[in-house]
Amino acid sequence: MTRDLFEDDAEVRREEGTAAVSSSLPLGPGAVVLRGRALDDAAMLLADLRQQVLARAPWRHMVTPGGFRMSVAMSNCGALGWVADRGGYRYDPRDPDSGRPWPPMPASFARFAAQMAAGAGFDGFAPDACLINRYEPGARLSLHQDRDERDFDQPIVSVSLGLPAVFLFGGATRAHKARRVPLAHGDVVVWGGPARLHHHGVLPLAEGTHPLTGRCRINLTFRKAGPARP
Ligand code: MD3
Ligand code: FE
Repeated sequence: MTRDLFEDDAEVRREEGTAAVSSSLPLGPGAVVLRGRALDDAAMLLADLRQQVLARAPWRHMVTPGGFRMSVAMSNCGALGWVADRGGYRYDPRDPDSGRPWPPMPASFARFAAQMAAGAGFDGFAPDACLINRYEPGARLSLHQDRDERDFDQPIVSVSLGLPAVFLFGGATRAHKARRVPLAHGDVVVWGGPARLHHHGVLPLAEGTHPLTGRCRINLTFRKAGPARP
């Protein structure tokens, strides 16, 4: 059996299930996977998600400008929320389904995201948007870039919870062949630098159930979407 050069012993141990360890895996300039870094906080993040966010802004399947219903269900919290509709993609201070502002970002979310960003070298990360994605088996996200934020120098922090997924990490152009990166419950990825504008996606989720989420994967993405001084 061959292993990738970057795979260190900690990761091998984790994959073999012998110890609760965490490791850092550089994916490329500006992108780092922090394996298992959310394991201790997962139950708290999921409880706050349900009570503080989903209670006020329930899951919904948005429709793309091209008229396709997204297989991923979404919600948002924070001052701004990412929205897709027939008019395009944008950040909006209001939930179009309720007409009200998105639920505030739970204190636990903001604290955790800032901690993870700082650990990857981005001090002072203060997200104003958290897009929450729910994948049920079969749901996928096709290759795209995140370009709706104002300042691409700000990183994006992602937290994977529940069922595992295969993440596709492409390049600066669509032609670049995407690399497959498995993301498991508790994995955190910080996307900054050149990686911030790379194409990426998620393969169709495999069937399964997870003790904390049931039959789905939930991904939190923390963003600084608005201007530095609103
Ligand atoms: C790489 N979400 O919400 S998270 C998205 O697993 C999104 O739900 C995926 O792509 C998910 O836009 C992937 C990891 C991620 C998020 C933002 C990125 C990777 C990124 C921005 C630039 C490069
Ligand atoms: Fe994305």
